[in-house]
Amino acid sequence: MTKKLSSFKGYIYLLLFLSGAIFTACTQGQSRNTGNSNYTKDYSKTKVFGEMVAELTAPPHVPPPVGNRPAMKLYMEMEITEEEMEMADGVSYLFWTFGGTVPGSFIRARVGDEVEFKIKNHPDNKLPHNIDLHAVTGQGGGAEASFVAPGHEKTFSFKLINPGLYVYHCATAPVGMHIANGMYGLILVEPEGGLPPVDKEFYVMQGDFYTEGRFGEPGLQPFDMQKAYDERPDYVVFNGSVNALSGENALQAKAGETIRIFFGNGGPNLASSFHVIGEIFDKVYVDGGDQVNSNVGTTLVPAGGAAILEFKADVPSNLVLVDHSIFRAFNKGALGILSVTGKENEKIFAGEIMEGIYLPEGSTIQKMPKDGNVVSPPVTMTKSELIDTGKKIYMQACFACHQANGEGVANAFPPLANADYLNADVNRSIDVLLHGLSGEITVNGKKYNSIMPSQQLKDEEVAAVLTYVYNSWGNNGTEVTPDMVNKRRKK
Ligand code: HEC
Ligand SMILES: [Cu+2]
Repeated sequence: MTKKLSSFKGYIYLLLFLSGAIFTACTQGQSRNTGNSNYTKDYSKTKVFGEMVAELTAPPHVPPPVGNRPAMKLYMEMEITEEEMEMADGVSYLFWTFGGTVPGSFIRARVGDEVEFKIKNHPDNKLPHNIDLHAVTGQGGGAEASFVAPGHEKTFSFKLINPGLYVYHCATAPVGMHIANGMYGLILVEPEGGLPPVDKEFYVMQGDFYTEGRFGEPGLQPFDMQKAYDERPDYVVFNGSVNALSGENALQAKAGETIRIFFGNGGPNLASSFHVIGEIFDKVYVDGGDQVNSNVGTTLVPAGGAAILEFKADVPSNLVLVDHSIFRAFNKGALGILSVTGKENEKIFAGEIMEGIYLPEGSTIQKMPKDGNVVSPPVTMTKSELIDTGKKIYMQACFACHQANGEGVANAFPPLANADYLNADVNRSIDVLLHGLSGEITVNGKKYNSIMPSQQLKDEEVAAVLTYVYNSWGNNGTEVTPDMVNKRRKK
C-alpha cells in the first residue's frame, strides 16, 4: 500500500515536472519561433553611433541592406508631388506621390535608428498632405507632426523601436482619397544584424484605383469617389500602373538566385491574395513581422499591411505575380512578370514531355467528343455563311481569351481586332489555329509571350472562325476557305 502510494506520489511529481518542462519548452519555442532572439528587447534605449543620410529608392528598387552597422542617427527627405502619370496604355491619372512614384520611395532603416524626417510639399501642389508611418510609435504615426501645406516643409523625428516591414501613407482628410491617389509606400526596419543576405531584392506594392471611365477607357481619368466608397475599383495594379512590371519593366533574375520581395498593400480597400504563378514561397515573414512561415503558395496581405516573401528562382521561366482574386489579375491589371533566365533543370521541371491521344472509351473513337451545341458547319459555305457560323464558333472557342470584340487582354492575350499580326499573313493565322502558338510575338507594337493551345477544330470550323475574325473589327476582309485550311494541315 505504502509502496503504491509513494509510486502514486512519484507519478504526480513526474506530471508536475513534465508539465513544467513542457511549459518552459513552449515559451522558449515561442521566442525561438520569432526568428529573432531579441524579440522582447527594448530598443527605446538603444544608443546610436554616428549619423548618415538615408538613401531612399523608387520602386521596384530597394536601398542596400543595413548589414552589421550599429543603430545610427538617420536623415531622410521626401518630396510630395501631384502629377499626371500613366495608369495604362492611353490612360492617365493625377497621382499624388511620396517622392514622385507610386508606391512612394522605399525607406530602409535599422531597429534603434533615430530618424530625422523632412517632408516637403511641392509649391505646385494644390493640397496639404502628411505622413503616417506604421513603423512609428507616437501620435498618428507622425501624421500631426508632418502635416504640411503646399510650398512648405516640416521636420519631425522618431526612434524605430520595432523591427518589421511597415506601410506608410498620407493621413490627410479625406484620408481614403489621398491613399486612393497613390499616397503610400513601405518602410523596412531591419533587425539587429540585418535580414539574411539574398541575391535580389524587389519592392512591389498593390493598390486599387477608382476612375470615372471603366478599365482601359482612354484619356485623363478623374478619381471617382462613389466607386471608391462602394469599393468597386476599375484598376487593381502593382507599382502604380498596369504596365509597371511587365514588358520591358519586367523584374529580372537568373535561375539559381535567391529572391526577396518586399510586398505591401496600399489599398485603400482591397486585401491582396498575393501569389507568384510558377513558384512557391520558401519563406513568408507573415504580416512583415517576426513569424516566418515556410512553403506557402498564396499569402494574404491586408490593406495597409505588408509581407516579406523569399524564394529561390529554380528554373528559367516567366513567373507571374498576381492577386489571386483572379479577375483583378487578368481584367484589372494586378499582374507582373519576374523573368528568370538561365539553364533549364529538367529534374525540377521538364515542360511537356509527351502529348498522346487519350481515348477513355476505347480505341474506336478517333475524334474528340464535343458538346452537342457546338456548330458543325456544312462543307461548302458562302462568305456570309462562313461569317455567321464563324461568329458562333468564336463565342465558344476564342471569346474567353481574345474577348468579345477581339480586343484581347493587356499583357496576356493579343488583340484580334485591327491586328497587324493577323492581317499580315493568313497562312500563319491558319497554322496558329491548327497547331497553337507559343513564344514571343509582337501585335500592334505590344509584345506577348504566352501560349495559345491548339484548337481542336475541323477545317470548315477553322475557315469559318477565321473568316469571321478577318471580316470584323477593322480587319482586312480575307475569306478563308476549308480548302486553304486543308492544304496547311497537310503541310
Ligand atoms: C486559352 C486562351 C486562348 C484561346 C481560347 C484562343 N487563343 Fe488565340 N492566342 C492566345 C494567346 C496567348 C496568343 C499569343 C501566343 C503567344 O504569345 O505566342 C494567341 C494568339 C492568337 C493569334 C495570333 C496573334 C494575333 O493577335 O493575331 C491568332 C490569330 C489567334 N490567337 C486566334 C484565335 C482564334 C481564332 C481562337 C478561337 C478559335 C483563339 N485564338 C483561341 C490565347 C488564346
Ligand atoms: Cu495626401
